[in-house]
Amino acid sequence: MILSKDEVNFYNDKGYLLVEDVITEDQHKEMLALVKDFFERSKNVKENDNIFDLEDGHCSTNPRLKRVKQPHQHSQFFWDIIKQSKIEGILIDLLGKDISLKTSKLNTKSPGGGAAVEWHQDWAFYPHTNDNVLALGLMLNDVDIDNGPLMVIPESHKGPVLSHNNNGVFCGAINPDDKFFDIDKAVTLTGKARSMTIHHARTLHGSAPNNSQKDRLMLFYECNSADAWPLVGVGAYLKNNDPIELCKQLEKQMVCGEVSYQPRMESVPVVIPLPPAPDHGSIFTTQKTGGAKSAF
Ligand SMILES: O=C(O)CCC(=O)C(=O)O
Repeated sequence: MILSKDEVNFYNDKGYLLVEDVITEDQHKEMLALVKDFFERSKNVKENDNIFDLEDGHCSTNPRLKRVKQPHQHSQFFWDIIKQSKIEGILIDLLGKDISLKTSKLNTKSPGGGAAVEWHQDWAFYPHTNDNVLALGLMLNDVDIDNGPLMVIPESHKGPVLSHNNNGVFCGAINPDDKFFDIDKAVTLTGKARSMTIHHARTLHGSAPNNSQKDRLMLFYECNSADAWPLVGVGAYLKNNDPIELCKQLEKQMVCGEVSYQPRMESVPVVIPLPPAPDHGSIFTTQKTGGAKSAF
C-alpha cells in the first residue's frame, strides 16, 4: 500500500486527501518540459479546439491557456507516469485492483486572472452505476492561496447531488445560494509542486481565479473502478457505438486489472446532465454559456 490506513479512512470519511511527493524531481522536470511544448504548440491556435481551451488574451506572443485536454492522448509520458510513480498504487488503495482512466486534463490557470472553476460535483457531469469514481490533481508548481487552489467541502460526497441546472439547462455548476452549500466549510488544498489532491466524484469543489503573477498548473486524472459504468447519455468518454470498438476502448483505458462487464449497481443519487448548455465543449464553456452564477 502507498497510503496509510489513516489516509484511506480520511479519504473515505472526508471525500478528499492531499498526498506529497507523488512523482520524482526528474519526472517533474520532464513533465514541465512537456507542458512548455504544449504552450509552444498552442501559439498558432486561435479558437478552442479538441486539445486547447484558450484564455482571454491568448495570442502567439503571449500564449494563455485554460486547459490542455487529454494530455495522455498526446504524449505517452502522461500515461506512463501513472504506473511509474505513486499514482497507480494510490488508485489501487482507493478504488481496488481494476481501474479505468476516464480522462485527463491539464488545467493551466494563467497568471493575472486565469479562470475560476465554479463550485460543482464531477458526479453531476457523469453519474455511474456506483460512485467509486474520483479525480486526482497533481500540482506541477507550488499552489498557494493566491494562485487559485482547489477548494473542497469535506463530507459533501455523502450528501445530495445539488442542482447544476440554470434556466432548464445543465450549466455545470451549483448555485452558490443553494441551501445545501456552505462555503464556510470549505477547505483549501495548497501544497508544494509534486503534491496531489484527491477528491471523490461527489465532493463539492471549485477554485478561484488566479490573480497572482504565478502559474497554477494542475494535471487532473479522473478514474473509476472498472465496475462503475457511466450511465447512458453521459458516457462522454465512451464514444464508440460499435461494440467491438467500445471493447477496444475499454481495454485501452485500463490503468490496471481487468475490464468489468458486470456493472456494480448501488443506490446512488443520479440526475442526467441534460439538456446541455449551448457550448458544452468543456466545463469552462458549459459554465459560461449555461449561465452559471459565480461564487467568486
Ligand atoms: O482546476 C481546478 O481548480 C478545478 C478543476 C475541476 O474541478 C474540473 O476541471 O472539473
